[in-house]
Amino acid sequence: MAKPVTTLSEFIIEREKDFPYATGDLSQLLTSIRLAAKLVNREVNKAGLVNEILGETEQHSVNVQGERQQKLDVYANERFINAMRNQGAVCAVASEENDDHIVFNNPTSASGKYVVAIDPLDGSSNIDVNVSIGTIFSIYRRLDPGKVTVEDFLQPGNRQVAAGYVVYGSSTMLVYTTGNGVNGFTLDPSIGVFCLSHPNMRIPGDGKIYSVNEGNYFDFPANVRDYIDACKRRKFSARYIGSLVADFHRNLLKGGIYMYPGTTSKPNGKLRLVYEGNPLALLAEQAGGAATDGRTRILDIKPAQLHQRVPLFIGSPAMVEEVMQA
Ligand code: AHM
Ligand code: MG
Repeated sequence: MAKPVTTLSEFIIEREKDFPYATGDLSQLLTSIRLAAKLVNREVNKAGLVNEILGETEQHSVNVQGERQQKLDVYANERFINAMRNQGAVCAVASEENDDHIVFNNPTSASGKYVVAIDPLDGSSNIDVNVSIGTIFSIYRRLDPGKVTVEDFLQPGNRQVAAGYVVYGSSTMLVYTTGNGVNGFTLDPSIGVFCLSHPNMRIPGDGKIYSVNEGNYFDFPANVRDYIDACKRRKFSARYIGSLVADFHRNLLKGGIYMYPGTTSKPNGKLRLVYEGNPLALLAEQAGGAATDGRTRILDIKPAQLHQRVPLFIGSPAMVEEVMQA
């Protein structure tokens, strides 16, 4: 007999029972993220068709259904924001695509308990070349029921209620945590349902994969160069997709370290603390891994700005520890 499948919606409801005082708002929020992920997945999968075959690359072109064609990252941004705007649990969203956070003033959502920071489509340089990309999200409880400010988004990562990502890869997966372990769900495209495929994910304590843009090698701090040299001497595998979510996901499954250090010209590196570093750091730690900026645990950094950058070393704990000691 075939093994029974647990769907993401069943799993969310099941887990809600673990919190006796839960109101269902977080479940509702995760459900809206799940829905937006499916819509984005559909568009990502036909990206080549739309751009190359249908010739709809112009910002203002109209597709066969009469919809305006948009760049995929703008599309993803709108899908995720709209999914949350009208369902009541979220009062505000901050996105890599928007300079400021967006407050929902509609009656359904104005009193929402949560704020969500999101990178709607990460790995943008890979969008047009059919290489894996992702969505990253981070959920906080709002600080004051009376008002929403940017401070809601500037809470340290250790205050996250939940975090996760979607990787649009050879298959599409949604991986998330509510602070009680990490679980991964693979989209079955034939029925359009995310199914639990990776229960209780644990990152190997040590690994043999290092992921870093070595083109920047000569601009890295000496200790990072030393660590990269040590990886080479040990004949570790260099694997760098250039999509943070995809690189992180592989290392989570196989063991490894992803690094985006500061460089001489960009001392804080490239990645953003609020919607890239923090959510992945929570997932890493929940899976038994580690994440630092080279000195400080990522989750303990108090963000000063919404789009603040942070050097990132994340993955198997032994590897993260070693690069910090180098
Ligand atoms: P993005 O949010 O503009 O897509 O930038 C983030 C991406 C990460 O996914 C990836 O790991 C990194 O930038 C790659 O940067 P680089 O091309 O400098 O190696
Ligand atoms: Mg990004």
